Amino acid sequence: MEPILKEIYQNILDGQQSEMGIKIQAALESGIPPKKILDEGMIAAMAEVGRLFEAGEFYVPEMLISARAMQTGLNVLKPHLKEANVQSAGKVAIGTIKGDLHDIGKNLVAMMLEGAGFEILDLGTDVQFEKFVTVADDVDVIALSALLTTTMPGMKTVINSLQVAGKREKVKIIIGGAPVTQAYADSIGADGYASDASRAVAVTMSLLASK
Ligand code: B1M
Repeated sequence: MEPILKEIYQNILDGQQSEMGIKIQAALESGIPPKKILDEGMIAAMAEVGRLFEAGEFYVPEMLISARAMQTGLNVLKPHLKEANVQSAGKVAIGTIKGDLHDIGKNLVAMMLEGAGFEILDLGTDVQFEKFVTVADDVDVIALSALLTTTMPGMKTVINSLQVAGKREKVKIIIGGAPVTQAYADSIGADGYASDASRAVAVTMSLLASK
């Protein structure tokens, strides 16, 4: 791994928020592609944070400061992840399921979709089920993110609520997040599943092409 990527990785582990912008800028200036900075320097670091938490070496405060450093870095990287010259592709409402505060993956998906030309309605975290039903009239796609096995079943509740409100056919639904799988998406009647933000763009595009 390039030394600057190692520094970015370590910065996230150490929760060094103030250094993130400078280091990402330096990595970009040295010609490292934004996607490589994201995958190898940043997402890999968050995976290590998760491992340390599981091993009992990190606690919630450490996870939180790492997440803040990650988010600071994402904000710097955002304009560089955008694809140029893409037509407006549709409107996507995105949020994390009620009870779920993990927003880094959701923000990344929103960022990549925006970069691919989608208009984003970011509902934030801990979104009430009814909120997704309310916005269904105004968007083409509803994108649901969950990081906890305890919040994941809320995705089914959203789909059921849309059905009850007679709005299920109005929108396409894509789901994702660490515990989510294609099998789970199929079992709850979601239209699409993506394991990461890049795939979320491809899946959303294909869902709208078939709408
Ligand atoms: Co928490 N947390 N956390 N956490 N946290 C996990 C998820 C956990 C796996 C850690 C662990 O035990 N190894 C574990 C869940 C276990 C489980 O449910 N089985 C866990 C736990 C237990 C908890 C608490 C309950 C801890 C506690 O309080 N005791 C608590 C719950 C809070 C709540 O939500 N109510 C909690 C709190 C937190 C913090 C607030 C401290 C912080 C979040 C800060 C924030 O997001 N602003 C945090 C963090 C940072 C993590 C880990 C370490 C990292 C998550 C992350 O940002 N990853 C995480 C461990 C891990 O994931 N390895 C963990 C980087 C991000 C880029 O990946 O979000 O997976 P991810 O997104 C990916 C894909 O999943 C996908 O694309 C992204 C990549 O391109 N994706 C989608 C995501 N959404 C998608 C939507 C799509 C498509 C793809 O379509 C719509």
